[in-house]
Amino acid sequence: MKAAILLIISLFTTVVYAQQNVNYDESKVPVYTLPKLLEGSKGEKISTTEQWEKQRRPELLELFTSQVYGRTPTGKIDVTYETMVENPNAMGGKATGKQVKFTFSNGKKKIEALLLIYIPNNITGKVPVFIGYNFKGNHSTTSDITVLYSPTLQLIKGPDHHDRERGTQKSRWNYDKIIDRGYAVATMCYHDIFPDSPELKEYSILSLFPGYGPEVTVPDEWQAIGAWAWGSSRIVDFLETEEKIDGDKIAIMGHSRQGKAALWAGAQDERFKIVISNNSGCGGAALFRRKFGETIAVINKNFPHWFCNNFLQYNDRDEELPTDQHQLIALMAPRKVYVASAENDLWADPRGEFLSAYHAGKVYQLYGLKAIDSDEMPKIHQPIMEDIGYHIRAGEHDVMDYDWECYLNFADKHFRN
Ligand code: GTR
Repeated sequence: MKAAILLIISLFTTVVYAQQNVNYDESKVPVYTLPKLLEGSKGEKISTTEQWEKQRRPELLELFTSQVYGRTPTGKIDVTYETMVENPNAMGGKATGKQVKFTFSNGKKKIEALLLIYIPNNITGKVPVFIGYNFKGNHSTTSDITVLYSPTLQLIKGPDHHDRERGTQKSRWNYDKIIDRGYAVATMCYHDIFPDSPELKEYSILSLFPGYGPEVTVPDEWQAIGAWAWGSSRIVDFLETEEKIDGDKIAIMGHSRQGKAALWAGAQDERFKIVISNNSGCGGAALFRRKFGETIAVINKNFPHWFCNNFLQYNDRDEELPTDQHQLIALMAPRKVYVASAENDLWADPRGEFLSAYHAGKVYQLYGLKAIDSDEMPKIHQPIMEDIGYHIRAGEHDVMDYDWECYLNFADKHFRN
């Protein structure tokens, strides 16, 4: 019965998407001109890293804030940390597992979130770390029976939903490989920060901030992607207090909607030294102006709670957005950034993801760093690992062992020398 209902829901979703006017034909990609990276808003040439950092970078950050993701409040929310479980012999003894409850509070209201961390045991000294949100609860990332259920999942999925089964998303979190390669890993369920539904905003972190109301009142008011990005920075705040974690070697990895949030987090918070967007598509790495796969109108319709209200004005007018996503990727410079696509993930526009990583290169070159040197897409499973990284792998929209293998190689290259 459960399976039948799920099948109906997924068929319905497919039909809804199919009805929308989505282009998958490369020959129908419009001719477009990308907004300039190295030219200021008044047409000034940007030719030094100083001009980039003092002028152009803040200008672009402001455009992404006001037109796309919304404004992250600068005020602080109190947070306390409580270690719920500590297991020095996790993963057959090779890791220490820790589960820490974050309690965010504004004095009147509290929101709880649960972080799961595994730290390799056989390394003396500090270790680099990958952080990333999971979609279905910390318990879904492992068969480790000590891992607690993430608190907010039940708001989204009822108590007997199959997502409550342990280990359902294990294949996306190859903890063995990560620990064996000498990295720590920290994950939280993204619903803990903003349960992913427009109806559940009152349970999100947004509701703790001054001026919060259920309706959006300001056109650049932040929404779910802004909240998820904010939450990743709070994970960094905590990890900086962890003795075994090297706070100078923090990588963030986000898949799909979390790939969008990871890029937005990396743009705002320079403590992320490697930013990885896995199959992030529209509103992530893909160039809006290609209008291939998901477009602004489609994403705003299906996910009205992700972007700020100003973004709605670009529905069916993607080319009028004053920014494009190569500029978002360039905001990571001179830190390292990696974009990954999947061959069959046309909804996310693999070529558009690649091209924004390519076009961001101009800013990396300003720093004397190595960008992607050709606008020819690399072949399947031929990763590019310069200061900007990119790969396309066979298969579907997902996070697979191959992706982790590449991310670990990229991190080895930049964190280990
Ligand atoms: C899709 C959405 C994409 C992507 C994806 C995901 O339905 O259209 O933009 O975010 O969800 O997060 O898996």
